[in-house]
Amino acid sequence: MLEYIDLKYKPSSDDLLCEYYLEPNEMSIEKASEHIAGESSIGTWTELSTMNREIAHKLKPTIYGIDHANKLVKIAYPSELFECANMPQILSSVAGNIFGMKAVKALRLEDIAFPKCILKSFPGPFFGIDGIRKLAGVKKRPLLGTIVKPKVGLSSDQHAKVAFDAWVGGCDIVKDDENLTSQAFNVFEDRVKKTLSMKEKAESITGERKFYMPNVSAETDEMLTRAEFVKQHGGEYVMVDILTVGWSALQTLRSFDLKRVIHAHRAGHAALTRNPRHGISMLTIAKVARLIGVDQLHIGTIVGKMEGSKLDVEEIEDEIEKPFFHPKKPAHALEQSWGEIKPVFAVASGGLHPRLIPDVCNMLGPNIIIQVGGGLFGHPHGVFAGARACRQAIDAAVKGADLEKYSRTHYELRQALDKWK
Ligand code: CAP
Ligand code: MG
Repeated sequence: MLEYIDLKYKPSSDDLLCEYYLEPNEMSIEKASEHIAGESSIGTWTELSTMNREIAHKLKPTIYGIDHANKLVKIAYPSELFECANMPQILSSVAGNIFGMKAVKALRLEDIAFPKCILKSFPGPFFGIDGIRKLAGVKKRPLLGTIVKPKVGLSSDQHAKVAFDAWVGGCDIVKDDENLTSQAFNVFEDRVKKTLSMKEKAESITGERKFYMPNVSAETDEMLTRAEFVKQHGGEYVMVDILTVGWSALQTLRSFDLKRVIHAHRAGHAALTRNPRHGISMLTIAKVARLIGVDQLHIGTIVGKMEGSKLDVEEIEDEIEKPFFHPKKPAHALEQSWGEIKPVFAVASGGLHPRLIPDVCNMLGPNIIIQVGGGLFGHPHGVFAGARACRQAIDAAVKGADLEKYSRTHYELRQALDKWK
C-alpha cells in the first residue's frame, strides 16, 4: 500500500483540500483514511504491477490531518489529479466511489477548498450580490420573493394573475416551484409570456423593478432552449434545480451566453446533506455551486420547515457571500480564497411566514433573499394581502420595529400574525 499519511505535510497552494468525517469499519482510522485517499486518486484495493514511482510522486494525495476525537481526516490532493473546468470529474474523484467502501462505516465530505488553478477555470456568478442589487435598484434591504402555490396545478393564466398580485403587493421576485416546468396544464412558453407581461404591468403600477424566475430545469438542450426563450422575451432570471439537472448541465447553462441571473434551487440536496455521518455537506455543495456560477442559492432558514442548524446555515451564508478577497482570518485549513469569483446571494426559504421574517433578518442579515410561499399564499385575505404582510414584516425588521406594535398600523401584517401564532 502506498504511503499516504504525512502529518507534517503543509498543503501547497496548488493542492485541492478535502475534510472528511470518517467512521472506520473494523480497522484504524489511519488504515481507513488510506483506503479513501487511494480510491479517490490513483489507488485501488491491491498493489498494481502498473504503478510506478513517477505516477506516485506526481499524483499521490497526502493525508495531512487526523483528528481521532472528531473522526475528521484532511487530505491534500495534487491539482494535476483533476481536469480544470470539469466539476463531474473533480467530484467523481473526491466524492465518488469512496462513500461505498467497506473500509468505512460512514463517510461525509464536510468541506472542500479549491486551488487557484482550478478556481481560475470556472466562471463563478455573472451578477453576484452587487449585480443583483443594481438590477433591482434595491441597495440595502433583504429582497422579498414568493413561490407560486399550489406548487403545480394552476393554469398559465392563473399563474400570471397571482404573480401580478404578489408583485403589486410588494414582492420583488416571483418564482416557479421546483416541480413546475412545462406540464400540460401550464406549458412553459405560455406561462413565461403571460407572467412576464404581468411583470411589466406590475412595474408600471409600483414603479419598482420586479422579477420572475421561471424554472428551466429539463434535459440540457431543452433547458438551454427554454433559457433562451426567457431571454428573448425580456426575462432577467432563470431558476434551475441544480441537483436534479446535475453539475454538467449547470456548467452548460452557466457557459451559455445567457447574462441572466441564475437562481439555484437545491431540491434533493437533503438526500446527500442531511445525514451528519454520511454524504456531502451543504457547505461543499454551496462552494461547488458558487464556483460553477449560480447567482442565488437556497441555504435554509434556521426557523422554517426544513432542517439546517443555525451554525450550518450561517456558515454557508458566510462562505458564499464572502467577497472576492476576504479579510485575513485565522487560516482554517480549508479556508477558501475566492479570487475573482463573485459572491452568491443567499436565499432563505421554506416554511416562512411574516412572524418569522424578523428572526431571519436578524440572524442572516440584510444580504438575504427571503422567499415566502405558503406563508404568503395562505394569507386569509389572499395573495395581494399576503405580499403586503411579508413586505411590512421586512420593513419592520429593517427599522428594528417591534412586529406586534408595527402590526397595529399595518392591517395585512396583523391578519398574518393572527393566523400564524
Ligand atoms: C418553499 C418551497 C421551497 C423550499 C425549498 C417549497 O415553500 O417552495 O422549495 O424553500 O427548501 O416548495 O417548500 P414554502 P430549501 O414557503 O411554502 O415552504 O429552501 O430549504 O431548499
Ligand atoms: Mg418549492
